[in-house]
Amino acid sequence: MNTSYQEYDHEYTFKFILVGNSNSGKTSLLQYFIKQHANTKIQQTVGVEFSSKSIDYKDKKIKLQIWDTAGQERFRSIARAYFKNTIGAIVVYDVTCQDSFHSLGDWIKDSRENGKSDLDIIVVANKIDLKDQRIVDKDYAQSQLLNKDVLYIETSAKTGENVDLCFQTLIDQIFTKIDKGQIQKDEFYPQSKNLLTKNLTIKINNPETQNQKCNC
Ligand SMILES: Nc1nc2c(ncn2[C@@H]2O[C@H](COP(=O)(O)OP(=O)(O)O)[C@@H](O)[C@H]2O)c(=O)[nH]1
Ligand SMILES: [Mg+2]
Repeated sequence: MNTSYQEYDHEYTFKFILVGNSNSGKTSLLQYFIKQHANTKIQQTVGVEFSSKSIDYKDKKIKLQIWDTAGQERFRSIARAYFKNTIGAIVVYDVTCQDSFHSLGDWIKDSRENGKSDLDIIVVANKIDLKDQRIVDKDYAQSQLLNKDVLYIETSAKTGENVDLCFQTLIDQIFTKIDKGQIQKDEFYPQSKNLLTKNLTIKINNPETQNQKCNC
């Protein structure tokens, strides 16, 4: 997947959202994807942060609009508002934190209820570099997700393993549906011009949200 930073007219604009419990690595994954290196000084997300990245993918010019949300329980209702027109949800859990895995069902439900009806979901098992601390193994995770109609990938936002592949897999899935006529190509055109065309991040903070981390 080539990345491009110059401005151009995009053929497609896809809106993705990152959800999952706090501390699972959502912001780290996004930062790695945008900057192509790990950021060791990630600040806890408060509210919602918007990032945009232009990519060339299989001869197609795509703009990804990616909304990164805070995982705190009390923030959830605000996060729901940002699902509008979302075609891809990246639902992240931390393989060293059982709680984050148990919350997946709720995040998947939120995504289905609030995103587009044809929204695709990829579940991301993050922090696989922490082999000794891993609690949720791959076979168990995949067996629990069997009937949920979701994609699954294992990543490390520290080493970068499978980070690009995560976004690529979701994009592939969307194009498969476009090719089959299951979703209309036109849906992804209209908002492509006059919007943010360079990589950038905007923070939409909610000062009322409190910091809250996984208790594992
Ligand atoms: N070892 C390791 N640490 C990670 C990974 N992803 C995130 N972290 C760390 O986990 C903490 C929470 O990450 P963050 O991206 O803020 O999680 P978020 O709350 O889901 O956005 C930070 O200290 C990150 O450096 C990973 O893949 N491996
Ligand atoms: Mg975050």
